[in-house]
Amino acid sequence: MTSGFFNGIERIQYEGVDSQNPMAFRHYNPDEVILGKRMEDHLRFAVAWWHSFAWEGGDPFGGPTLERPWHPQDDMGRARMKADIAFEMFELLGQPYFCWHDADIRPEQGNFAENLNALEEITNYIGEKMQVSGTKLLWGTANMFSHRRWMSGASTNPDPDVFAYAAATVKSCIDATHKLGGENYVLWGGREGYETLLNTDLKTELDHMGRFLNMVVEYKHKIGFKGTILVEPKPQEPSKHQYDYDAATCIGFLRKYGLENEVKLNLEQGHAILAGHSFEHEIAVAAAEGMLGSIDMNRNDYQSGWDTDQFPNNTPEVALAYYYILKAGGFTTGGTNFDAKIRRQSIDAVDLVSAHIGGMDICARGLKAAAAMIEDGGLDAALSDRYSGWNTPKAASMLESSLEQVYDRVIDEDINPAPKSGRQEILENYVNRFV
Ligand code: XLS
Ligand code: NI
Ligand code: NI
Repeated sequence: MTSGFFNGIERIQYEGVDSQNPMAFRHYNPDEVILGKRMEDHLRFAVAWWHSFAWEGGDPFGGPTLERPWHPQDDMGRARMKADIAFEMFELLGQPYFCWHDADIRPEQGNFAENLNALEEITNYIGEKMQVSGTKLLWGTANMFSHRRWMSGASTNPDPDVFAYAAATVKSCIDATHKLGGENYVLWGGREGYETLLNTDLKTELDHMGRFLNMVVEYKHKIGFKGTILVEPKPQEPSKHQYDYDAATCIGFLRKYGLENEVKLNLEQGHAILAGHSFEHEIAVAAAEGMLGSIDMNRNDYQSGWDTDQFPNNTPEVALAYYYILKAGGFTTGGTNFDAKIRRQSIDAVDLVSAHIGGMDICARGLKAAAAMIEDGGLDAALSDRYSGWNTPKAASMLESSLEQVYDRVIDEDINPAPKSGRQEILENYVNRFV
């Protein structure tokens, strides 16, 4: 017996590029083998519980627009109904994974002990649904930014009681993630940052955040949680200055606090853009350090400059993201989470399903383009050509020598480099052949 919420929508099927059916996949074909691996196993799609089922459609100028049968989200009965409908949608879409914050799946009860009870009850319920449906948990996380208790941060809060509440909250969420067989645990530093330096001891806050993350890692090992701990960079919003600004900042932070072998990054397309980077830049930076974990595949509106969390719809961008993910060896425990929400005028169930169809299709299309570029080898060939000068023993040995030795070489051999073209337009034209 289904709820009827998705009435009239049948299980979404792959129909191929010629299909005119808006309720079908044209590119996402889970069993299609790409570079020796099933498409589903490459992409590892996940639905974000918060945007798809907890968000009510409010914006800074107006209240809820999405009227759902599980609103208001203040009791356990409606929390269970929300879970029932979430799993109906996972099944309609063939979504292999989902993600949650504690606050998305259980109602806020006002104190820790009651929140914990509610979390245990709802995760037991979700666990049973996972058994039946086979849908898996990509990651769990704690919402330590919405409730007013977090307004001055969680682990970076000047009040030690908030630090304590945050530690207890994360422990409960790792326990729940572990119980549900989650493959990662994410910490996005919601309000780990500041509004003004005038009231902020920046060094103390960073030290507390570093210790907090070490406590998380110690606990993970203590309980035998095999998933990956991920932090998610974002430069601003909600805080004016977020400590986890971008991939490079996070990597420096993780190294400083001795976590470089323990923690990886969950990179979000929209956050990359807010930081003044491209998504593929963030992916390449993380991959270069062996810290690429997972992705949140949602874009921003390019004019508004907010984290608008829209479903992806740009093949060239998505293709380059997957190109660098594939070059880094693909996902291990990570996956593609749609940290994306429909627009507040998209009030029908069909809008929610269609948004995911489109997101999954664009990612599949991007993945196929990325794989085709890898198979063709054009970008690799251009790169090895550009760096080929370093293949000579003379050039390689320079890295083993001293500054004066290199100086002598320039004098002795009268080295006078001739500039070579970077071939950017030719390479951009090349990429356009695939996307
Ligand atoms: C907010 C973040 C958030 C994290 C999970 O901008 O993207 O949704 O992914 O806390
Ligand atoms: Ni995110
Ligand atoms: Ni975000």
